[in-house]
Amino acid sequence: MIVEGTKPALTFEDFKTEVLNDYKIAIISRECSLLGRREVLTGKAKFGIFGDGKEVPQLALAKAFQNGDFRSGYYRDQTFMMAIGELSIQQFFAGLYGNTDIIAEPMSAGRQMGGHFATHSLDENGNWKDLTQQKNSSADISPTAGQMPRLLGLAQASKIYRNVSVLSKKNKFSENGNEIAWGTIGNASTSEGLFFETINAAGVLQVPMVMSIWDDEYGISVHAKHQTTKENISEILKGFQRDEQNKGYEIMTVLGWDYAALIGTYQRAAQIARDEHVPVLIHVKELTQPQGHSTSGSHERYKNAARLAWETEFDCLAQMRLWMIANTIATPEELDEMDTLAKKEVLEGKKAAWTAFVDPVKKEQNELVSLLETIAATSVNRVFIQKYAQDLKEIKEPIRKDLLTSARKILRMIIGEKDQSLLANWITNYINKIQPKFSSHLFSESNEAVYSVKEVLPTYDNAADEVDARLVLRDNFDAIFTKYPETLIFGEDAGTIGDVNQGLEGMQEKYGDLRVSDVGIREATILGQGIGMAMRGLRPIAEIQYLDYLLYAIQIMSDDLATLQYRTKGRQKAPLIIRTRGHRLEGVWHSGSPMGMIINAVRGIHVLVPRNMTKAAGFYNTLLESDEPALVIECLNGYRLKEKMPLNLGGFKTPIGITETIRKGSDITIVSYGSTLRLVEQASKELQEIGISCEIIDTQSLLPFDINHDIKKSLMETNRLLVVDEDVPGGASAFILQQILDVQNGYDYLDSKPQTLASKAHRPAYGTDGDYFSKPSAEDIYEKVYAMMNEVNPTEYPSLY
Ligand SMILES: Cc1ncc(C[n+]2csc(CCOP(=O)(O)OP(=O)(O)O)c2C)c(N)n1
Ligand SMILES: [Mg+2]
Repeated sequence: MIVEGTKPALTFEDFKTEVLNDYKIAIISRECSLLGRREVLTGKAKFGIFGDGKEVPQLALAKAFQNGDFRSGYYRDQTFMMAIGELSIQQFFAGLYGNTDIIAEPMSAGRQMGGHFATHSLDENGNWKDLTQQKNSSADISPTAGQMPRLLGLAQASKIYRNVSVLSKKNKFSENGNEIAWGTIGNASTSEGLFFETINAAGVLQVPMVMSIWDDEYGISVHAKHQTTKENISEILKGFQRDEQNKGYEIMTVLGWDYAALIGTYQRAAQIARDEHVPVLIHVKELTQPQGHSTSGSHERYKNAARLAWETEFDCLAQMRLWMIANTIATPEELDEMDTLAKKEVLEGKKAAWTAFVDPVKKEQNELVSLLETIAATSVNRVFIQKYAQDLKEIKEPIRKDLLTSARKILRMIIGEKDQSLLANWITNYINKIQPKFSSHLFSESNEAVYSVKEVLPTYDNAADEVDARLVLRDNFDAIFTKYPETLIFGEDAGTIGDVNQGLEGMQEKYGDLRVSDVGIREATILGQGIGMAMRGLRPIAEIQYLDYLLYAIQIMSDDLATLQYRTKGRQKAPLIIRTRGHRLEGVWHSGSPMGMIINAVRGIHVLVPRNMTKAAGFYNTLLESDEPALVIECLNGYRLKEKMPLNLGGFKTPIGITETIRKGSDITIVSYGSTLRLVEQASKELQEIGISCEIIDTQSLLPFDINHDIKKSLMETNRLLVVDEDVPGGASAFILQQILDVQNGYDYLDSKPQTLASKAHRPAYGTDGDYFSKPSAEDIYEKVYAMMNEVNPTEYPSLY
């Protein structure tokens, strides 16, 4: 247990106490799993996925886990969470029931199913806590291996804190980079690309990551022979093992039921990772799953009798028990006694969790029932209402849906009666009170939310010449790296050559290769590096070389980054900036603009589409003053266009969610963004020559969209709307139209059918003609507007075709 040199030697009594304490945690965890399954089967909870069969290795992990360390794992880790003191019995059951109170259910306030663990990095106001004084778990997600990219970033943060000299060596996130990021994953999930991508990247980066694989030979019903070459993940990863010549991994294997060996293994792993910043992989073999995968099935369907018998014998708790008896740590009777007490304790915790879950709703139920009874007394529909009230009253364990369903149905029966507004108010107030429990914190609700950052215009020396626009970006990044020591940027070709368009030219020489770095071609883990580092107080800018390749990262953006604030009800954040470039250039994979797909996948991340590099630089400056994640898409064909160099580099700020009217006009409002705006401007000039006056609005942000409803204000003057973008038909243009019609009620002011002009449905073809025949051209825009005006005034604007 006790590794020499790490702790003073313990007496046998101390040792015994420690082991017994471990055993107690493990049996409590097991009992939670057993009782948890029953809660689902009897209908009190909806779904259960538990940590039974994986308890003992997690005790060993927890012993090696120190304050400041981070976990990035998956749904089997309840024993670990209990062992580090971050999950009580009552909290375990609160999660199972879906208690929406963040104190009762600190993992996600009921937003995630049980088994998805998290600790709080932020206080109730969204401010960072001192993460070095607590044990940390990044919030789990369900997609298997989705925890891997972020794990890389959590580990890399230690490397940055230890080695970047401008950062203080002791802060809220790190003490000299001594923290380990601990990953856990199931054996079957190592089949995912994200696993291999992360393993390779961590070997390259040499970061303090300890990766545990809980191997129970199955992924639900699918055996290892379908999952892993040679059915052995550590065997096939042997090439990653470091040696005298080459850096790499330390790879260890250990049996999951061997308590003593596990503890030794984890202590050794921790020492290597913490001291040397070398990644370690621990393959924990021979684990079991006594109750099968989840509450949705039974493992008897796919495990044969021999396997089931083996699982009973090698259940890690049974083996730990035998070991304790053999080593005279406890007698069978003492252990039986402990088992009985654990059962009792779990039952009590479960009961308390249930009471805490249902009591508030029961109070609300009583209040509503008495209101309904009052309403019934004077209603013509009294018989029906009384029946509803009675049915509601009889529900012993009500949920909020029961209350609202009854109230909303009754409201329809009392239209025009004296109590209509009483019930309507009750419903409105109740929804206003309850809805945030399910819908708050999609974005930051702290003082640093993007809306708190005010616009600062760029200032200019009037005599200054215009320069290539990429220089505006570069000099602004220079100012950023000087102003904010915690910023760093990384991407393919971002380091030595200063990105493919030279927006970072010279930055690596000036700020070093840890802050301005080249990375491998692996977009998902570039994103993950960013997420993990942002969760530990750094301000990473993750660069995706081209917008078309964001697809490799979109899953992680969507599942992990976009949901982080939401799934922790504001208790974790990752203010990551994602920088990319796109829209128009050449060919199928260098001129895509799949904005509809992106904005629909990443609600929870701001999506910003600056039309030039000064606007883009201003967005970076704004984002660094805020605590929210965002994607900034620079115009790929804009780097060599001329822009004036601002004087207040690093200081001017483009506001988020605010449009800019770049041309005033009176006949029609054209809404667009990004590269297409230049074509809209050209077409508008030509239209002006025949007397058609176009107002052009640059949305600047797609998410959030026009928070001041400027477009509606414009429609009040022009009464006509055309949305132009270069996504597929029904892509981002459909979103823009929905916002203008649904959210802004823009249809009130329209005299013509609102229209969209988008690209062809196929990918954009190569070459100038390919672009012309794939994406909206200035002529397309001209003719679309002209046709709309022809409909209004055919005499003045006779048909073109
Ligand atoms: C991307 C993705 N695909 C499928 C699933 C459904 N699923 C949940 S767990 C699981 C099996 C995982 O097995 P393993 O990694 O061995 O972990 P274990 O449950 O055995 O501990 C599957 C297929 C999922 N959650 N995510
Ligand atoms: Mg498995």
